[in-house]
Amino acid sequence: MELSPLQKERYKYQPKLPEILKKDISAIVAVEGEATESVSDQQKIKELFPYTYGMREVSFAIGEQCAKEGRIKAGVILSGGQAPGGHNVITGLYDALKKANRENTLLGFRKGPSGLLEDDYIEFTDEYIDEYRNTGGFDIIGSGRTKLETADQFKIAMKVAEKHGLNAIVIIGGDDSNTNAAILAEYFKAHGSGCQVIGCPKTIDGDLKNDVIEISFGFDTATKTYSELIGNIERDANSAKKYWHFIRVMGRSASHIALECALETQPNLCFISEEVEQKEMSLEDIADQVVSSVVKRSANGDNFGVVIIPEGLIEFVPEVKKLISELNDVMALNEKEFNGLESWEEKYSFMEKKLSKESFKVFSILPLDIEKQLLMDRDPHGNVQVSRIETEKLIISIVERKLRKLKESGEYKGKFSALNHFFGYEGRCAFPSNFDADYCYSLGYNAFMLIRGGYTGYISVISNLSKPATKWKAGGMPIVKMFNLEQRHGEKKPVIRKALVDLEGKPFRYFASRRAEWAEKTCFTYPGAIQYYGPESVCDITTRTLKLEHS
Ligand code: FBP
Repeated sequence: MELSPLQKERYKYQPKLPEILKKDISAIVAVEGEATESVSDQQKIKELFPYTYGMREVSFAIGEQCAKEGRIKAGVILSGGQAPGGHNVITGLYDALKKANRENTLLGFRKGPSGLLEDDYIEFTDEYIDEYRNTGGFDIIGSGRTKLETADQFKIAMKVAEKHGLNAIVIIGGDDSNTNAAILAEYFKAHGSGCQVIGCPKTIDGDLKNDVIEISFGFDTATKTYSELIGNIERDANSAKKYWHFIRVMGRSASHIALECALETQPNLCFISEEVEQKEMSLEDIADQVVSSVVKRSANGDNFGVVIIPEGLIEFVPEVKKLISELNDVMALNEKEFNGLESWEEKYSFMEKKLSKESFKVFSILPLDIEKQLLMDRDPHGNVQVSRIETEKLIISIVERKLRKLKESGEYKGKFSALNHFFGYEGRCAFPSNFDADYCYSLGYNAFMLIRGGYTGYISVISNLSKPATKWKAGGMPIVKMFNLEQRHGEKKPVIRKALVDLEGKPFRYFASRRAEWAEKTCFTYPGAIQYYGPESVCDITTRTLKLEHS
């Protein structure tokens, strides 16, 4: 394989660990804290998780030297969308295993959870692992979106674990994957398997967090990558002064990515889905805000600007939310019949018959491309694949219509020329920033400490992240602590509660206090590219979100 100069240098980078994890492994002990409760629906969740409910939070400290470690064999899975740093979770886990005992082994199940079910794996070696240190991507073993959720799947997983004599399985994933990790842990315990299950918080979306998990990995690098690109576009816009750029950024539900990019780049407008839902804003209301900024800026002679749109926005606009929920039901309940329809006309009149009058009206006034995108295949969780819906184009078309009217009435004399962009996949496999390289390596290393301590149903926790890595803390949290009951496929199911943007939180409040000025004036800021080498003040900075949340 031909290596880029950066890749060669990144191989040499030694990720930073919290002080406690730098100690001799045999001298690190687990300190147990308070027993935990789930975030809500405690009684019901306690009944569903009799073996793993109420476990205690754990932190690591220096303790008495233990006897020589026994041999440990572990398996690891990457689950869901790529996030920068996934390779370092695995290298950290591998290094800790080997440091504790050279005879410990690590298996990597290929292509996500399906690798465990199909017993498709590789055994890691030093040479293999070294090729992936500090690199982006999940290509070390691949990832997948198969859900580990049925009793049949758990049975197979248990057989595979027994066949290999696995002491533990580490699942690196988002809220759904960690939900399933906790259910698997409960199943193993209930069925007498000694195989432990440990989760790791992954997702660029940043929505797997709470008072203990400060951020999921990958958010830092992905938002820095998008912010660099947005800053570059802002500078181009400010140079040419002739385009309005509409930039949609990834983030399936929560708008953390959009908000962080806005804090980094100060665009003219940024929509936050959670606010759109709370204020029950329609598509017309959203377009009106853009029009207001376009008209004001035009009066100042500025016929250019930048708007950030979270990819999940469309699902938070109440009228579209209702439409999508009806479409999901219609498509799930009539799957065979719907998939048998060939022409667009057939599909359209099928929806006319099945949707409520109100929702069909919303559907019918959408541009044809958006209508088609809304009828595309669902993901394995039955959700619309929002990354494939071009919401930015929809907003542009409504804004254009409104501006035409204003022109006709003489209220607006400017020029409006719009360009659209989507930043998603560009950020998911970037070389991890120093923060993500360090954080992920620590998460993996720490996952081994939880395995060694005999814990199961825990998520690896590295905290105090707004401080330098030497001050980071290491520990574990029972995954069930994050559970509540939510309606899924017509039933109440125990799942991790997704962390949406808190409209009372400091990051949103900071943004809200400045956005009126940004909408009218040009206040762009240009973050530039991620820096891997140079002053710490540039290379080791975390996100604005993390800084504000912990200030
Ligand atoms: P995870 O939650 O699995 O980490 O993935 C998040 C995400 O990157 C979203 O931002 C995006 O909507 C989605 O994955 C895209 O999915 P896919 O990779 O299947 O196109």
